[in-house]
Order: sequence, then structure tokens, then C-alpha cells
Amino acid sequence: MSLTEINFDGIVGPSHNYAGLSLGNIASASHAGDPSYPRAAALQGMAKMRGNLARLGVQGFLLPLPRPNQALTSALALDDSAPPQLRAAPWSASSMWTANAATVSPAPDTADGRCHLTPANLVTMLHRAQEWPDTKRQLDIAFGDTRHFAIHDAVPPSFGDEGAANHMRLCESHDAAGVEVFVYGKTGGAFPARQHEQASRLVARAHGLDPARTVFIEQNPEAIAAGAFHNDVVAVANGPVLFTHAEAFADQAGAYAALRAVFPALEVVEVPSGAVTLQEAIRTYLFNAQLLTLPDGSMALIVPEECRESPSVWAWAQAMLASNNGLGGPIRQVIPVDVKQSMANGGGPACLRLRVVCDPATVDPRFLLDEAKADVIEGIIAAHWPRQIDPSDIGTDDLASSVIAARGALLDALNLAQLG
Ligand code: SUG
Repeated sequence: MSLTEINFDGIVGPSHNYAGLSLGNIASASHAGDPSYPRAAALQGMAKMRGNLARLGVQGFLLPLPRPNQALTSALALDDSAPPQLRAAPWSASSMWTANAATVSPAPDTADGRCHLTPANLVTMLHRAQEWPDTKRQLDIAFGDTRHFAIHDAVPPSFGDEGAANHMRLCESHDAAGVEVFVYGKTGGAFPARQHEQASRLVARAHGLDPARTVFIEQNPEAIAAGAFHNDVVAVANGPVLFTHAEAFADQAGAYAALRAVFPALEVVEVPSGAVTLQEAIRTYLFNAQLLTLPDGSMALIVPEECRESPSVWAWAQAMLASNNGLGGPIRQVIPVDVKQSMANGGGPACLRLRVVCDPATVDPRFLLDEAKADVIEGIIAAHWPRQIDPSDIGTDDLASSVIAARGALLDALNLAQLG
């Protein structure tokens, strides 16, 4: 059995909109009330998937969830007198950010030798807390082979769990046992700390991780206060490499020491605050990057376009590349992608994907992409996704019927009507 890392990107749903629902997410707050462009958003996501399919030879996807969510609409007793943010919650397309779909522990790390997935309860934000039961329905199908996968229920409330966005895996190869790193926040700051330590510890126990190879690290409260509502806004790991801002963790040196103690091969690529401020890192999402191992063994960093537009970030990237290509450092390419529609809600390239290390042959093939399937999906997006949604469209019957029909067309085309 050959284990490989598959990125499962969330297809951007037809109700994608900007309602300013995420306190502590600066992009979401600053774009509240803007018109959104669901068709363009979904096609941007598809272009990113196509690029990675070409680079890696494998790419997966998860589907938009049913919206508007009638059960939530009823539970909230929504009528015209309810505040607009409450009325928008059942319409959220936030499941596109599949880094928050689940926490994944690959088979070599777990006691029973299966890949374990726990859907994230996302309880801190109402519009996200509705996701997990429908996400789990997809995971149960995509990873339904119980010889290879174990799917758990979400962590019970009130422990907040945000999934893979606060989880990293260090390893020398995917087939070898890795070190799993859980990053949690402490409450008490201006913005919510969405990942709770006890949720992380619960997931680690449920997945049967070896305590000697599991590390729990506190996120820097100043990073949360500056808008890093998930750790993956300020750090990302791949293989033995930790790519991180110098202010990501509460005790930066202590974090590196704790990781080195269990994973001596650790290679830290740290961006100092003098080169890129915390604020600029959060604005450009330099660290919300996909750090990919290419077939030749080198690494590429897939970053948002916003990074190229930032003088300090781009200067750092160019200097890093010049040095790495001369001295043999791990990251050899920095590749910008346009995911601006997602970025305006605080979701960069890494938010849009869930990494699952497994044998692709054990995954339900309906969730795996190839060029022909990408053509079909793009055709449906172009034909059915709304071109534009204005805030006044949210809650209308017209938008509800077009969003429901658009998702239905996609499910039919992918032979996944059972998710309807
Ligand atoms: O949970 N934005 C998402 C962005 C998630 C990004 N994911 C990772 N960093 N992994 C969030 O804050 C905005 C929704 C709105 O405002 O309508 C939103 O939910």
C-alpha cells in the first residue's frame, strides 16, 4: 500500500457571500456587505485544484453543503425582524474551507493503523457550527472503507474544535510515524480563541496517537488579537519543514524545543517580524500557503496573489528563493494563485484544502478529480452558480431556488445525489 498526501479542496458553494459573520477574522469583517461573485469564486478554486493536480498527479474535493439550511432557519425562528447576520447564517458557504472540515491522523500515527478523521464541531461561530453533520455524511462516503479509515463524531460542545487548521504533522516520509502538533488558543483576548486545548487533547486520544509523538502548543495570543483566528494563518508544516512567522506561538523558542525533542529532523523556516510584520503576514496570508512536496522531492509554496502584491512579503520570498536555490534549502518555488473571492472572507489556499494521507485506491473515486471531471464541474459552475449575490438577495426565494438547483446539478453530475 502506498501512502500519499491528497488535498481535498472544498468546491465553493453557490451561496458564497460576504455577511461579516466571523468575529476576529479581519477579512470577513472588512468585506461585510460587499457583493459576492460565487461563479468566479468557484472557478478560482477549480483553477487552484487543476494546478495542483498537474503538479502532484492527485487531487480530491468535497462538495458544498445544503444551503439555505432550513433546519437552522427554523431553529433560529428567523423572520424579517431578525438581525441580518443571523439571517445570513443558514446561507453560509463556509464549508469551502475544508481545512476546518476535520482533523486527520494518518494510519502510521494511530494505534489501530487506520487513518482517523474527526469532523470539526466549529462551535465558536454559529454559521460554521451547522457544518459538521453534513460534512460527516461526505466523509463517511469518501472514506467509507472501514479497513483503512475511522470517522469519529465531532468533539462535544462546549470544547471548540476547528480541525486541521490548528493541526500540523511533521514526518520524514508519509509511510513513517509522524509527530502530530496541535495548536490551541487561550480565551481572554479581544477575539475568540476558537481552538480549545481540551478539544485537541480529546481528538488526539480518540485517534489513538502515541503521547510521546504528540505535541500541544499554545498559539500566540497577540497573533489571535491581530487576526490569526486559526494557526494556519501564521504557520504551516510539510514533511520535516515548519514554515512559520516568528510570532506564531506563545513561546516560540519553547515550541521549537518541544518539537525538536520528539522530532530531531525538524527544519524551521522562520520569517522574522523585521522582514514581514505579523499584520502583513495576516493581510497577505503568506503562511496560509500550501507547502507541497513535488515529485522531484523539492517543495513549492502555493501562496495567494496578495503575497506578490506586498513589497515586504515578495522581497522576503525572493531572498528566500535565491538563498535556497543556492544552498539547497527546502522551498524552491513560490507560486501565487488567485483565490481573491475566498480571501475576502479570510480563506487562503491552505484554508481551501484538507490534507489526507492515504492510498488513493482506498478513497471513493467520486471524490477524486481528473481533468475530464474538472471540465464537467466547471461546466456546471458556469451554467448554474449565481454570477453575483448582493446582501439583499440573502433570504429570498429566488436565490434559494437557484442555489438549491445549482448544488443539485453538481450532485447529479458527480453521481452523488445521495447527498441531496
Ligand atoms: O471560519 N470565514 C472563515 C474562514 C476560514 C479560514 N480557514 C482557515 N484558516 N483554515 C472563518 O472565519 C467568513 C464568513 C462570512 O463572514 O460570511 C468565514 O466564515
